[in-house]
Amino acid sequence: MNTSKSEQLLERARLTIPGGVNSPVRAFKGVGGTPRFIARGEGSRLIDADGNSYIDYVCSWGPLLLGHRPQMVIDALREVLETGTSFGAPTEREIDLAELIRELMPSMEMVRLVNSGTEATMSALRLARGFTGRDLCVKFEGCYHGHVDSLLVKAGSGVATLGLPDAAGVPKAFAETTIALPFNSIAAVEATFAKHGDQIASVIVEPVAGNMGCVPPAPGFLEALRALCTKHGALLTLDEVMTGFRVARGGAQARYGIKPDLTTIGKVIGGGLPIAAYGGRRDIMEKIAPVGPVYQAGTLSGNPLAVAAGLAMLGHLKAHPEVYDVLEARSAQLCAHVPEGITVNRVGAMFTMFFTPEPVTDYETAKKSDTARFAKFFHFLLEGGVYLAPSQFEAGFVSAAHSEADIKHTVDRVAEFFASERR
Ligand code: KE4
Repeated sequence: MNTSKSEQLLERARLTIPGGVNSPVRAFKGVGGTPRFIARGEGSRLIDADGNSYIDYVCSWGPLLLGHRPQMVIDALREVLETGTSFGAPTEREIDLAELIRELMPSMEMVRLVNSGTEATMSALRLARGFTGRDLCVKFEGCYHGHVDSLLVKAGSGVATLGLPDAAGVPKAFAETTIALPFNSIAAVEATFAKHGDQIASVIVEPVAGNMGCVPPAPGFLEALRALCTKHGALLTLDEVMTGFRVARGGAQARYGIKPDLTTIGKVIGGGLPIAAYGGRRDIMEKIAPVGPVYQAGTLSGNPLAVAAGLAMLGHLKAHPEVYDVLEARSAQLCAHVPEGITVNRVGAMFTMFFTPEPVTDYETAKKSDTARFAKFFHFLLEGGVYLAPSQFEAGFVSAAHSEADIKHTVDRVAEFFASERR
């Protein structure tokens, strides 16, 4: 496969951009080789600068639930471009989007739009501290909630992929406000609440972990978090930036029947445009300025282009719930044929093939995966026109644009890899 243009672009990019990328996970550090510089996306496919075409299972790390350039998003962007790109003032569309988010995710009685998942989780954490008057936050090892100072403790995603030291650049005092526990360990959470219950502002969790690879909640885990938060007056924050509108139209909270106090969302709601949100109980959200004392702001929050894309995406999902049947069917087909010795975790249209024979239920078991073998697998698929996330500790995503032929090609290529290992 010719990747000379990507190689040249990477060399040039490294002169002005750290690592040549604007987000570390894109650098292929977890798998080696040259990150592909992308020229365009169409449906389920990416086309790189050398003209190579790939079936895309990264989907911009989750946002592209309907594939690249879905017509309704393109049309919405074209229409809004005629009116302007940013006003720094309220618009009717922002109300429409807040109402639509609340309709699809009713626990979000009030919503504040921001520009990234990191902004959403950072704001939700500050709000939880402001509302409860408490300082401590509980998170889970291997979960990633964006690059918020105090949440970069035992974080997943790029931090896990690069094996970075915990929270480099984060003041010790900030990191000490965070208690990181094993994902799916109810006993660890119970013990922590027994010791610190009246100091914990919030428990933040990916209800289906995606940033250590895909790890579902153990039966009863989310329910235990809900009960413990209620008992001790802490807020349960579900970080649905990845799972929101992906694992179900109402997110993981609908799939598992959990009502959080706060939720963060992002990715899918912008269909590829930079937008995220946090929201939840009215009595909590009314602590946010300008109504309450907890400050949070953003020049481009509620940006007309991003909001128009969001309205088009969520409007389509509201009108076409059958999209989720397609996502489930394609994802099930993709993950049905994996040999002994490999553990596949999947929830809806997010999945990970772990190179370990043992069940993967938390970060410790995820880390038992053979990352060198995963890297070989990644490149074998890449050479075969299949673009997975370049890390064992990330989730893969299926979109509604992935055809049966795409899935068959991928399944065949996966089978060829394992056959090649046996030769
Ligand atoms: P952003 O700030 O990257 O928009 O969102 C942070 C975030 C928050 N919460 C969850 C559950 C997330 O998955 C993320 C971001 N996810 C990663 C992929 N694992 C984004 C990819 C990247 O860092 O480039």
